[in-house]
Amino acid sequence: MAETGELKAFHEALLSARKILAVVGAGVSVASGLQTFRGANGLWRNYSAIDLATPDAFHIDPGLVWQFYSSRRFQALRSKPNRAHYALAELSQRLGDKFMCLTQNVDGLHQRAGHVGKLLELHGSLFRLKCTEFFCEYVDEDNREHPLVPALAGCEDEFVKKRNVPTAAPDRKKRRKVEPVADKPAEPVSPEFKPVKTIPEGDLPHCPKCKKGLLRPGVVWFGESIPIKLLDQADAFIADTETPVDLVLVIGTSGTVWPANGYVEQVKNKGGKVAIFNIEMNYKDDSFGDFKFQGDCSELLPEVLEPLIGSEFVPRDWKRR
Ligand code: BV8
Repeated sequence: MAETGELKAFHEALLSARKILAVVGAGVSVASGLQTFRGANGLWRNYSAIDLATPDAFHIDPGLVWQFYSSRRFQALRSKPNRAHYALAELSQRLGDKFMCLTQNVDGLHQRAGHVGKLLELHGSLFRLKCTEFFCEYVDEDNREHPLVPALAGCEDEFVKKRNVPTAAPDRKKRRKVEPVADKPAEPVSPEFKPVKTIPEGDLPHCPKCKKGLLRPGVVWFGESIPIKLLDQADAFIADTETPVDLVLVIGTSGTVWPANGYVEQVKNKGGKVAIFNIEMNYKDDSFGDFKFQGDCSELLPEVLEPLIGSEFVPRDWKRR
């Protein structure tokens, strides 16, 4: 990337920052083949993702919401981290406690890229399962089985056609781990909207502990509170006036969801600099960011973070990792 005045100024801010915060959104995982929430194809079948990511939707039609999440679990499992995830992971390894990443994503790709230290999944994880029975505290922190139950087989190919990979019919008896079937996710094609199945509640995932409760995805839905311990960790990182957050990286997010989006404002209001990385400059108004880098963050991040993560970090051929 050509050394422009803006890039030079950004590098000065990057190298002098006492602490750095990253607020990450769905745009980071686009290069891994995953959908954004509000982009052109922010739809799942004929439904808006926002409408499905609510407790009401789950209460009204748990089968529909489970098909939405089962499809996203499958897509995330068959996807791989991209260079944006690896660049942030490298930053986490080099900066340690001086760096915190608040991700709104639930796809688990940061962890698979080797991200360490202060990584907060504000909106939970597709691979966490929770019992909905009031008195049951069952949580499965990392379940990567697909399909979770036979009734959820068959919804996975909604957006992506497998690139001439033999597709074994889901073995209804044996649950299988989903292996990445391609070294690069096939290009998303315009989905044919298969009719959504009607799944009787009894055929949906149920709690293996209390044997009664319906399981739900361990994500934070709209109208649900972010876990207090995560909010406390984020607040403590930003409120620490001894070592203030001098720079916030706003990466692949539309900034429309609270409270994630509020942390960017907090850093700015405390005098920190704001660097925006987005394929479109659609974050707030034009005057909001101190540095703006337009493009695919999987291309931008390894390059603009090079003074801190080095150049040898970005292997030309990612298969080697
Ligand atoms: C809470 C998990 C309180 C589920 C998600 C009115 C005004 C303001 C706020 C509110 C309001 N009404 C209600 C609220 C609060 C509400 C909210 O913010 N609503 C929004 C819709 C207005 N927030 C909440 O409800 C939160 N909880 O406030 O609790 C409370 C307190 C006590 C007790 C009870 C309640 C909970 C919010 C969490 C919702 N769950 N996800 C799931 O994933 O299924 S949020 C969901 O949106 C995803 O996590 C997603 O990540 C997130 C944010 O969206 P983005 O990541 O920004 O994605 P988006 O598609 O919007 O944008 C993608 C961006 O990437 C674009 O800018 C695009 O240009 C860019 N891009 C695309 N490709 C690339 C790229 N950039 C770079 N490179 C590329 N290649």
